[in-house]
Amino acid sequence: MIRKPPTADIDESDLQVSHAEHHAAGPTAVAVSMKRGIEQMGVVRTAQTLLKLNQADGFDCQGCAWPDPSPEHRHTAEFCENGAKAVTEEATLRRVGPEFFAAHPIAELEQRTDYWLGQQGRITQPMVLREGATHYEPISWDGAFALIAETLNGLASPDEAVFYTSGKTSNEAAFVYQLFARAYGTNNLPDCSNMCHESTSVGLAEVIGIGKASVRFEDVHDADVIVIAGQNPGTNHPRMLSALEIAKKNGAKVIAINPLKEAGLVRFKNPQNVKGVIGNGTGMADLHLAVRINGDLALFQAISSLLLEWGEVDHDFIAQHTWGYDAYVEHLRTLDWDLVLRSTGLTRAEIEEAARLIADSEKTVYCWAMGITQHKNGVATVKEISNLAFLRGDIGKPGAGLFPVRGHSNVQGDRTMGIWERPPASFLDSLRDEFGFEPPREHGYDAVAAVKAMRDGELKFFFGLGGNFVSAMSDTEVTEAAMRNADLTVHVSTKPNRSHVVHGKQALILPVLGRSEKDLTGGHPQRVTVEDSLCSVHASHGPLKPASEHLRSEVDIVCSMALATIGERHDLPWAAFRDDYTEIRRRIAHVVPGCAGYDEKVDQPGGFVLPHPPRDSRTFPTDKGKAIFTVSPTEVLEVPEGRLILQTMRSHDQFNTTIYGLDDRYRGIKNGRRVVFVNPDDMVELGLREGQFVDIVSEWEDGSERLAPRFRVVSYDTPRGCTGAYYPETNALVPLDSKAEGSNQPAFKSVVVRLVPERVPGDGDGADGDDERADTGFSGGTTSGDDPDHKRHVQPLHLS
Ligand SMILES: Nc1nc2c(c(=O)[nH]1)N[C@H]1C(S)=C(S)[C@@H](COP(=O)(O)OP(=O)(O)OC[C@H]3O[C@@H](n4cnc5c(=O)[nH]c(N)nc54)[C@H](O)[C@@H]3O)O[C@H]1N2
Ligand SMILES: Nc1nc2c(c(=O)[nH]1)N[C@H]1C(S)=C(S)[C@@H](COP(=O)(O)OP(=O)(O)OC[C@H]3O[C@@H](n4cnc5c(=O)[nH]c(N)nc54)[C@H](O)[C@@H]3O)O[C@H]1N2
Ligand code: SF4
Ligand SMILES: [Mo]
Repeated sequence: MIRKPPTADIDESDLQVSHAEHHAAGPTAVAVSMKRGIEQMGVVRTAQTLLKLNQADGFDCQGCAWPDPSPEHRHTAEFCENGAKAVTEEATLRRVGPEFFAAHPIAELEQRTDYWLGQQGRITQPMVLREGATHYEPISWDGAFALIAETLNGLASPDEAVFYTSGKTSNEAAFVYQLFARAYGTNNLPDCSNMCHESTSVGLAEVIGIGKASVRFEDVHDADVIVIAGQNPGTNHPRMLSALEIAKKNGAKVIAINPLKEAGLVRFKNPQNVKGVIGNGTGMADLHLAVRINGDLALFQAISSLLLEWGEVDHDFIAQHTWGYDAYVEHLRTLDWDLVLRSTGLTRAEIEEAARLIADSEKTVYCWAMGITQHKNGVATVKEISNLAFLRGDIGKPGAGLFPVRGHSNVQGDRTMGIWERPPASFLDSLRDEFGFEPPREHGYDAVAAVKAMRDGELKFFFGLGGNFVSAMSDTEVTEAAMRNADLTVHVSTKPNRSHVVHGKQALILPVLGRSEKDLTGGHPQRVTVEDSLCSVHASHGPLKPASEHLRSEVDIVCSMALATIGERHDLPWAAFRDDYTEIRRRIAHVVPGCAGYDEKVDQPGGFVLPHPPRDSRTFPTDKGKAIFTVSPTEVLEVPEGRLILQTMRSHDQFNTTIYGLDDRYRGIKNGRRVVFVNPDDMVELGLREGQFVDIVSEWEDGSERLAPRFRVVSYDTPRGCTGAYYPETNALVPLDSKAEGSNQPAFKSVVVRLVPERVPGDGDGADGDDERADTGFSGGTTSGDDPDHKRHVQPLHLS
């Protein structure tokens, strides 16, 4: 029985589809930022907030983990459209107080989308849902901590509790949180990284000895070639375009590897300069390889095999710093080009062009994100990108390196601070030495394993420090059922989301200060610290008055929970940590590698950069003490006749499961999210019409099927056989067991699906045009852009 997902509160009847844009940013981006800000915050607060964003004396953007330029190179407005949206979402004047929860029974809220829930505003008071109750009701903070303590202390084993983290949590909160989990007795610390760059962390740790980017900020400016694979910077890391603009000015070439010609990869109009505002902006990709979904492993092998054939390799680096070269060469010499061409959907000439650009480059930076990691072969592909970098000696020298571009603003810092279900023994030894207790050694549950354990009744307590686990995870129905199985679910949140309304037998919502807000915990101003994608750590101080007087900081909540639950056990100084975060930083300095003098160093303007042996000295702390070449089989993701490979991705108007609005401007979508992008030739072959309603049905190895209903078909420039739709609406389609080998990361970007014309109740099969809704619009369209070459542009679809 398929449970119907909530859809009713988003009106998509005025969906408009126009041409995809060929540039990102420009004046429209500024206008959109300001409009959204003023709507929700008013003029004064908008100005007050945005001018503090990403400034040395201000707060770190709660959007993505893109690094900041050094303080002397920052602009007055050092943020992008999506950073402004992220701030607006948090600094909104809308409020969700006890009266909201009294007015809306849980049975109604359960039918709401994340969009509707999030738009209601900031949560102002702790709320509890008692067993069997119909509504959330207010609870005191002490009452909430007592309920948590009672539940945790009543479990048969600490391993029946799980402590999830999303990637906004500050380093201070993350450090005390992992300390609490381990002092309580478990390593069950899954995080959003398990769904995000886990394939990177696993792959890089194996081959270079550390799971982080090996470049410094300036290296991007100095590169000869920048490869951008499986990443959509125009939407998800917009200020990356400013860095690319500088690189291009310095003569860099950009190779984009992406099934879609994302606007930000085509052209950038920098709103900070005249050329960007009134001119044509800067062209981005010199070469765009529209790779077939999942073809990257084969593509990187093919590029490397050409470089080998041409003798364009760095023999000195290979001889001095690498291990496993011969086996790797052997594999590439016998590379099956037929497989390569099928897997990538590219021509040999295109691949040769990419290889030529890299051969001519002295220094190349390789960037990637979710288009690489969220596949069954995600780890293998990360290692294949690394192989290429080793071949070229592109690591540990200026202007070159491996650059996984992280998602959440502090996801990397949280891991550095010990949020990890598989902590290294050395980290646990340091904790023991510093705090005098023996932490648990057995590895904990990651995100996928946590869902299984909750489903199977092995986990009874779920705590989410931020995030929206129910919507972010794969296999929505399974995840929802698992959540409902818990005795108590607790969420530390700024705004309502589906994880609050799909809950355990009892549930708590604990409202928290956001990063834009003044933190006066302990009676004096506190600052927190974060780490960006390039290992740079710096302080953040929020300027705004908190959304409610009842809010507490994450550090406060974690320390108070610890006091209530384990009190004096192990003699840990929770109250001192809570009163002055400097005490936490002092302990971070002792426990976390590379953090000596932490509190002093984060006060330097711009903070400090953590050590990274491969980047700093070409030292590789791997098993072999060298950079390790690895061999992975070349493969093709085959799909049966009539099926497509679906990638689930972000629109330009969301931050993960937080939906800001219904427009994906760069891809030409307005007023809707339930769209599925299909190649026009595939549409013909599959008998699909523009604008037709379809259900997306995924097919899994074990014969099971999953369904996401009612998407509209939109023709789009995507490779044959490849399709795309937005997350989280499509998460229901991703089987829990579909995940990356080695990292257990859900394979959100390679889902085998078929598009089934929607069945209308009381109707035939709905496929043959007698479906009234399937017949609407998309013909004889008008052009909505100024580009006469784009005839796809259609009139609004009106469904009535
Ligand atoms: N505004 C905004 N910013 C964000 C976020 C957000 O939701 N909104 N999320 C943050 C987070 S947590 C993260 S992890 C990052 C995510 O940043 P991205 O990784 O850029 O996010 P996705 O939208 O998942 O897009 C992945 C890109 O990979 C491409 N792709 C899909 N499959 C393949 C493939 O098989 N091969 C290749 N080469 N490309 C492929 C898609 O076409 C798309 O351009 O962004 C962060 N920043
Ligand atoms: N199908 C599909 N699924 C995916 C992905 C995909 O590409 N496709 N991407 C995956 C990736 S890369 C990631 S990172 C995950 C994201 O997974 P999560 O990090 O779990 O999800 P978010 O949507 O970022 O979390 C949003 C919630 O965080 C809370 N929040 C916001 N700000 C704060 C704050 O300052 N403090 C606290 N405590 N809470 C706050 C709000 O209540 C908000 O509702 O999703 C994954 N899921
Ligand atoms: S690029 Fe990322 S960190 Fe920078 S302002 Fe935009 S969203 Fe914020
Ligand atoms: Mo992410």
